[in-house]
Amino acid sequence: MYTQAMDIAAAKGEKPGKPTRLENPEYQAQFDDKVDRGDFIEAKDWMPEAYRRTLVRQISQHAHSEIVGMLPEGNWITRAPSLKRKSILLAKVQDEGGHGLYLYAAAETLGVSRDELVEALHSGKAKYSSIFNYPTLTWADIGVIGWLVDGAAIMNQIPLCRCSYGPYARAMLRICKEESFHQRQGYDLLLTMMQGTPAQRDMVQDAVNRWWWPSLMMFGPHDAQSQNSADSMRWGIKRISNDELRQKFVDATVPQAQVLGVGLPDPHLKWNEQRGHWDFGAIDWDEFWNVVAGHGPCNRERLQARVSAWEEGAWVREAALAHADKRAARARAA
Ligand code: FAQ
Repeated sequence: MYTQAMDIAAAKGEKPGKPTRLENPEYQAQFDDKVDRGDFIEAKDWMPEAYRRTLVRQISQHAHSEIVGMLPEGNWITRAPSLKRKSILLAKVQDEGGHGLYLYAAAETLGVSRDELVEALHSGKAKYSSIFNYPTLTWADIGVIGWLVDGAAIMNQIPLCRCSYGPYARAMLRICKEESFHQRQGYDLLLTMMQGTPAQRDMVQDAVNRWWWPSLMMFGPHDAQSQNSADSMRWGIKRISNDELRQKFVDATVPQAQVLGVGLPDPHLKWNEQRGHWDFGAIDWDEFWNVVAGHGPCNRERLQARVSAWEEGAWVREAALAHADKRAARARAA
């Protein structure tokens, strides 16, 4: 496959006229024009090295989030209260695995290998979303993850369908369609529980209380603290800022909470007529950075689960490689 990594090798031989990733004002101007016109940058196109690195960082962290994100919900598959809910949850968790794979594939078009990406996750070098370091204590958490976590994910990811990098934007189209189903199944689960017993309603309220603030943190730090935003906005990777997306999420979610009949754990939540938005209280950024730094309630457990799965799956990878080698040898002999 032609990738940017192969361009580096080509660059060493400096074939005349061949685009490389080395600084080049002419290619840079063409790249800037394309981004300004809203055209996609494709894997074979020249791109600035910083753009490529930012994409690898964001896409791979997004992929890791999807894969680690299977764990909190996977924890409830065997304990789902009915066959219907079990099959829905199984399908959802499987979808998240699929999203991780599309995203790893999109990152690979930028010249990094899957092994490098996985190694970065397992060694703790690469980040994944803070949200998946919180525990799923009751069945209501499964509904709340669908409603709030997938809801926040969709809000953040719809603009990524128009991201300037073609392979990422195209992966996001399908992911967003599936996330939208995930959000609805979570809301449906909660609506059912809210029509149940007082104990079930309390369970939903307790789960909402625990997940509300971490869901708002998913959008990342305030714009003023967002070190990557300026470049990402200029390059058309990000289209809407962290704070704007967070506000859109709050505005969309408050009426949904009212229909559901649950309270949101924020005494400062108030409709602001002048702004035409819901005001909300201050986010605990110390908690956010603590979780991002690896000290959340489940960080160790999540990473350990991924590392164990990788180690225990070694024999599958070896068997698949041996099988591929055999087939290739047979094809050569034929
Ligand atoms: N957690 O400068 P910014 C899902 C880091 S998928 C951890 O603003 P940026 C599906 C950030 O990486 C959820 N770290 O960064 C699902 C940066 O550090 P770095 C994941 C965070 O990239 C549902 C530093 O802070 N979604 O939920 C977080 O411009 C249910 C400064 O931040 C995506 O990945 C955080 N929450 O904006 C699965 C979407 N926020 O890398 C299962 C794609 C920030 O320089 C079940 N990503 N940081 O070392 C994005 O849109 C962006 O990367 C942001 C962050 C908005 C997350």
